[in-house]
Amino acid sequence: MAIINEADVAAVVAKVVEEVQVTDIHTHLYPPGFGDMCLYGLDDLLTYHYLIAEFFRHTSMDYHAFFQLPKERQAELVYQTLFIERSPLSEAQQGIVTILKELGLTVDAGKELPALKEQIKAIPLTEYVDKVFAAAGVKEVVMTNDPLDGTERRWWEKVGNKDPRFKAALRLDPLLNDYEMYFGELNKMGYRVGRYLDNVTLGEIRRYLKEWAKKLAAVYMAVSLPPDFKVPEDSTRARILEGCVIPVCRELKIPLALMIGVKRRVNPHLDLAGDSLGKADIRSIEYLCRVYPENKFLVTMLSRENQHELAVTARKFRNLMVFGCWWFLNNPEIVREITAMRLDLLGLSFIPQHSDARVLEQLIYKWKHFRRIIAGHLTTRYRELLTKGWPVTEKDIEKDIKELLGNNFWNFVGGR
Ligand code: FIX
Ligand code: ZN
Repeated sequence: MAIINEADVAAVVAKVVEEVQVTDIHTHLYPPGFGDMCLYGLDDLLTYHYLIAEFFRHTSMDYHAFFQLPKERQAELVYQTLFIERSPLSEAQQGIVTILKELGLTVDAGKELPALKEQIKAIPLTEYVDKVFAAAGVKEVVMTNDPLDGTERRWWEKVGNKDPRFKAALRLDPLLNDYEMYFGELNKMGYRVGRYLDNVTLGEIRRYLKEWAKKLAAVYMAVSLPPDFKVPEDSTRARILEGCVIPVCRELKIPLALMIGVKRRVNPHLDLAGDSLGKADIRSIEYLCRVYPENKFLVTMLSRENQHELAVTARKFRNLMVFGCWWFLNNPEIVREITAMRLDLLGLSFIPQHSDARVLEQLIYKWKHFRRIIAGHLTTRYRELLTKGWPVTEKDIEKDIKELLGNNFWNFVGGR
């Protein structure tokens, strides 16, 4: 294949980045077969918790009164406040505008919301899901699946997932972060666990993890953790983590995803929008990677201050895979900075982004915006290589990008 000319490198990279079909390794999406759990359309998009937080910056409305309203009314208020009364400049606002554009919806002069909703409603759901995946350039997504949530569990028991584009991940937040509140749920499911972690209980938790990871065909297990997460430690969380999760992940040969740094419910009135962040201690990750070399850890951290040490830690441990610019970091300037730093320190050995989409169409904007950033960085780097006389072909670029946006994940997980 021909060596690329320096003058053409930007166009070639842009084309390859545009065409690559992404594996989105962390979302909160559900397949269309999961009824109401599958969120899509403008009401769900406008009531995304990122936008709700921004809505409350501009209103004195009572929190409770807002959340009591039907979703359609909440969406109207958010739209009026964040899109009609002012220009939508923030990343979450821009996201909505990107979605409308990429779906080819017509925004009339009055920016009428009902007219936009009608255009979406006119498309049958299965066709719409295909259209969104195609517009986003996404091949498959990994969900966040929690069998301790009764509603979700019933879908798995009654229907199961029939759409191969949706892969499962067994989420462990209630088990690890709120065991005292949830062990009763495990009893209901037939696991003979008690309030205290004796040997029978630890064995039953392992049985739960094994059985449900298999039932879901989970590609990894995952947990979000607070900034003060510590291991080793004499706590319920650390004992379940080291006594159950780590051995079962090792036995099933699946990674454990650690999402570290979230401070839940800093403002509980805001519901999901009320979570914040804090800097965590990298030593817990060093400990896990060092003490459990046979385990694999996918790690993302929420605080900007943790990003450099996380990338450095990945240089020390090959069983650590850094992924994504999570949540408050998923803003173009910060993504640009973190991705450049990771490319410098890790070359192509990381997973640069996940979408965290909760509503189907968010796949479109999250990946559209990220593609622009990664294309910019890669163009600069390939141009440097060419300047130095290092030949680069389109095939090389294609291989690299596929590695970043899909193969690194599947190779780490252990192939298909
Ligand atoms: O814990 C998580 O997986 C977080 O990503 C979410 O809980 C969070 O609300 C979110 O949607 C961030 O993007
Ligand atoms: Zn998430």
